Amino acid sequence: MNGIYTALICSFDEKGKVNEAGLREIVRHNIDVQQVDGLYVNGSSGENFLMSADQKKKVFEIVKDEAKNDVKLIAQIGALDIDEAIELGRFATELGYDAVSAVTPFYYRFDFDEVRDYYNTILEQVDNKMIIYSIPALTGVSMSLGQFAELFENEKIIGVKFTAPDFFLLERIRHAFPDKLIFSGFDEMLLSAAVLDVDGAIGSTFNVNGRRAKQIFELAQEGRIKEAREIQKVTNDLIADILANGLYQTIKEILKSRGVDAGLCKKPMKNLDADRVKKAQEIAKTYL
Ligand code: HMN
Repeated sequence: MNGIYTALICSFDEKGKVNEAGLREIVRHNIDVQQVDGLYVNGSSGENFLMSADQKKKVFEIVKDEAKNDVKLIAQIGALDIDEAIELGRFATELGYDAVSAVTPFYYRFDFDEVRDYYNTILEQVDNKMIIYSIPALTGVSMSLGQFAELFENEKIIGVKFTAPDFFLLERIRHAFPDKLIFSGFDEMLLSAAVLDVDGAIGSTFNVNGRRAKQIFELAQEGRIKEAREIQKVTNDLIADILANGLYQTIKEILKSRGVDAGLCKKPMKNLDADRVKKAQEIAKTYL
């Protein structure tokens, strides 16, 4: 399951309903144009935490139906309601998703025993492989090397999506667990993570910049660091402009400029005003 995975953006209409035709176009664009190795479905970038369970299921269905077996599919199922996480995990597994992933439970400041129990309980009832989704900046949940080791004792936990700038910890995890899959989560740090020998990356900007991400990753694996650094530089110019203009909204606007009906963001996320729409179009022209 190595490689470059897009953290899939989702297309919504003005009422916050999933725009099926648009979502299908986003899937096709990622597979056919960006040529990524896989899709990470219903992550942060898919506005997962703004959706009902029924909407999440609908997205899992549409994406699988459109992607078929063209690329690997990972279903992010993490939810504060553990029963919902289990239900989504079973649903995605039945559909044929290659693995599930769950964000660490957040908001209530769970202690580590509770976090570990969360994953083990899900995996008792979901017959699939699990990739932990660690994103401390958004969840407030940071885990130590020893705690990752305890989670990895469960053989169904095959890896981690590591979205943190802590490269000391990343190197320690890589060294301690050569057989677990590590996906880098920050697109702007892809080269640095690739040098530490991660197995792949999962990112939002790959929806529009997946080809460059693949180049960076492949060049790094071949030890061609100077060339990879040049592509990471352009990539980071692009990412800086996207972040300054509004992350998911700008990615959607860039996709629209490429003929992909990426729709709107779901409330309470706001959408871009006219000036920012124009800026997004300029970003697309400049870098893509
Ligand atoms: C997801 O769950 O949608 C993504 O995998 C999350 C991913 O790590 C992204 N993080 C967030 O959006 C918070 C990154 O791709 C990020 O958007 C990018 O590096 C720009 O900072």
